[in-house]
Amino acid sequence: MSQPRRVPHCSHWGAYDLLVENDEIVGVEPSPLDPAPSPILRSVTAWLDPARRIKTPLVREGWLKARGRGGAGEGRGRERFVEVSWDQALALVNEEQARVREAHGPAAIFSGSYGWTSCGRFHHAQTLVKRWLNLAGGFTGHVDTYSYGAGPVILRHVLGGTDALTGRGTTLDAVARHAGTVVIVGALSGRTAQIEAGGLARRTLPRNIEALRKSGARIVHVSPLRDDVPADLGAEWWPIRPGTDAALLLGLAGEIVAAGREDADFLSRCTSGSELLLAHLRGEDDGRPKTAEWAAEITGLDAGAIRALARRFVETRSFVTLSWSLQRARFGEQPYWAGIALASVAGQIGLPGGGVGFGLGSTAGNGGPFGTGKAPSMTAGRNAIDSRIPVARICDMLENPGAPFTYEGETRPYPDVRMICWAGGNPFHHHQDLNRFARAWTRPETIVVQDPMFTATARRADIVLPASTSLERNDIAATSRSDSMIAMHRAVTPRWQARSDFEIFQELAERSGVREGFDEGLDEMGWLRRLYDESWAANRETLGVDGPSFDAFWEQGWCENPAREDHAYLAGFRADPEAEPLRTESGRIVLGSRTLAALAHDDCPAHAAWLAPEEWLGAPGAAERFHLVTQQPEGRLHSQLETGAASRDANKAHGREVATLNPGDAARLGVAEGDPVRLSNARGACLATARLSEAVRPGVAVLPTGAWWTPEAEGGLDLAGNPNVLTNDVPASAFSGGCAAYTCLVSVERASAPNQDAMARYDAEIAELVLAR
Ligand SMILES: Nc1nc2c(c(=O)[nH]1)N[C@H]1C(S)=C(S)[C@@H](COP(=O)(O)OP(=O)(O)OC[C@H]3O[C@@H](n4cnc5c(=O)[nH]c(N)nc54)[C@H](O)[C@@H]3O)O[C@H]1N2
Ligand SMILES: Nc1nc2c(c(=O)[nH]1)N[C@H]1C(S)=C(S)[C@@H](COP(=O)(O)OP(=O)(O)OC[C@H]3O[C@@H](n4cnc5c(=O)[nH]c(N)nc54)[C@H](O)[C@@H]3O)O[C@H]1N2
Ligand SMILES: [Mo]
Repeated sequence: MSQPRRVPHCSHWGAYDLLVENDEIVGVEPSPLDPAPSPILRSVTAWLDPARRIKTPLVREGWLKARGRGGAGEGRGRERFVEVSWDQALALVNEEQARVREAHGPAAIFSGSYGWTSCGRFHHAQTLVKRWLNLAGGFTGHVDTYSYGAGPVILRHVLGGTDALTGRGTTLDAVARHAGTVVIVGALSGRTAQIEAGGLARRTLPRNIEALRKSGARIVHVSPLRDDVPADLGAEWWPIRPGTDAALLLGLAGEIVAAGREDADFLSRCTSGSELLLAHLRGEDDGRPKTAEWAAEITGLDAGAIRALARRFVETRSFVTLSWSLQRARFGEQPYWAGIALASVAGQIGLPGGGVGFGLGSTAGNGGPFGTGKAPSMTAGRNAIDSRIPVARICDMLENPGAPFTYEGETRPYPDVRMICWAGGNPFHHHQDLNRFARAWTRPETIVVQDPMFTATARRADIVLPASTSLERNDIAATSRSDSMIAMHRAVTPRWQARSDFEIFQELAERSGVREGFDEGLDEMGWLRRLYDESWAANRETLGVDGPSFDAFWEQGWCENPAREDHAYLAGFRADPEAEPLRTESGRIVLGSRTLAALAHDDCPAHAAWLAPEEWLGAPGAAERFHLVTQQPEGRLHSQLETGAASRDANKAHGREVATLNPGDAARLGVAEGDPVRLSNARGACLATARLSEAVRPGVAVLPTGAWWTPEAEGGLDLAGNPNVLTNDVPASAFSGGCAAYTCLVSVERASAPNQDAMARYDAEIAELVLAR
């Protein structure tokens, strides 16, 4: 009997070994380096599931017929596909790119192409599509991400950069060592810390949670969901009304100021515009002092507890961390700015283990050691044109060509997009208000989608290109939020007619006459060697450290990357603000903004403020409705491996997504555990299977993202439970244009629908879609 071959590999959900026999994966074993491997490893073989893979290049029938005659977009998602050869498919893509560029200019080609394609840094689809189009005339791209839009925009303005959000802020080990009070707003959870963009080998959240638990610090957890932190952390749960965190944080700051306990020295040395903020906290501008009672009324929390926490926040070393989710909301800038305001008023910023942080635990590496060297990555090159939108404004762009939009104080017109090239993302997973988005999606003349899987986005394309998965090619996993690089060996040969992302764009570059610039004469292994060697050359130069040779790294399967921990964000600035000024309008932390005062956006004022969103539990008529929390799914990464074992176990029941309700609410609705429920609002409706849990605040419903959109008919009831048929496609504000998925009210009722497997229905539908050649 032959032994299976052991192959090192990695995904965004961690490093692992694949056991391979006769070109099949027969086992998956977590990396021995990882103290907390992700259960999603159990789903990895679902990448090779024939029911869900795109097997050959495809072209939509109606598009082939109507090409150039317009109006053909109506057939997207309804019409069948014809199998074509790679040669035919790539010739069509190349002709369309050239036609649209010449007829309408390169800005008419949208290749924002957002998405979490494979963690490999070389076959990175989003980078490669841009690399091709940059060489071939340019394109309209995007800024920021769905993960964070409002957050980085306000942080750049207030703190002069995004380090505190991207994993280069105060680290959790320092918080555990020094802090006496820790306020966790949102989550600090192993659920999201399964994932790191680019993959990592060792998870550090479990040891930091353990250190925090043992530290004796008082831990207050502010969230509509109790299980957003591990039960053994010993945190006190404050079940806040969703979307009201800015009021809590301003109430805490207001109490500190009312008691005369603000750190006047810190405010005068290290901040600007504090007089504007303090006047707001005292109610001098609006007649409403920001007291504990004021905050309690909005948040649904206890005023006495808020006042006591405010006192403690100035009496001990204190740290407040806010999850990325907080800013994925209408006025999402405000809780972040209010967190900075609180930490500034208390004079905690820049002290060891004190101050404020963003997104700790939102991914595995954020709050853990961060890389100090260079992580290998492919480059997209430079765009010949300056055309881009805030990433989540895509539907507005498609609906309103030529209309103005604002971003960071600038006003620009939306481009008139005629062609979309999407590689490595799933907008019919990630975008809000999918029924509206599907209508806007009919407008472009040509849509090309490149993915291994027959996603809801691929179903709505004109030209579909089957990419291989990372299992079918060689790559390197690495990220600036980790202390390791991991070799991703090819485990199996490419399935069906799939080609690697690099090969596909190399061929397109050839047809556009820019191949030399695209591949620089190197093949896959040539590039991996080069990206790896370039990183260590940079590390030698900047840090004086060297790593193993590429061959030794490839053979061993991983290597250490220089990293540091025990970091206090802005310590140097605090010590000498003149010597280390921030890149803000004042060189200091901006608590009152001249820029925002001049912009006069009514949804992003000149100081941190609580603004009542259009949809929240305090809105008129909200009493009978639920605030919908569309959190990241426990058992998968977004929509990836939706039918895999981990996703089915953690997120599905009776063949559809699970929605969690408070038992009291469920009793009122006549809903029992396991019942089908219908969630709906004016934007859409979906089915889910009810789960009941005391860990959910009354008035809140939880439906994680990622179920594959399976509408009964286009625009109709979604059978799978994709929450983005319900979410609101509005900008966080005119300042950032960020995604506001978390601002959403829904109705919930018991559904009469029979229990039917939505995943099986999806598979049957795509099997019907393809006409064999
Ligand atoms: N309501 C709501 N919506 C949300 C969120 C929320 O909190 N609430 N969160 C948002 C966030 S934070 C994010 S990041 C987005 C995520 O949105 P996406 O990143 O778009 O979601 P994924 O499902 O990860 O999509 C990745 C796609 O890449 C494909 N892929 C994988 N490997 C390869 C490859 O090697 N090559 C190619 N070409 N393709 C590959 C996968 O099959 C999949 O279709 O969703 C956002 N949407
Ligand atoms: N397993 C798994 N992990 C993931 C991902 C995945 O798809 N699957 N995706 C990864 C990606 S791309 C990203 S960007 C990160 C996202 O990381 P996060 O944004 O931190 O994760 P979420 O699950 O969206 O939200 C965390 C929690 O915030 C709480 N929350 C929501 N609204 C409010 C509010 O108004 N106030 C308060 N106080 N709390 C609120 C919810 O209870 C929710 O469970 O996760 C990453 N990790
Ligand atoms: Mo994200």
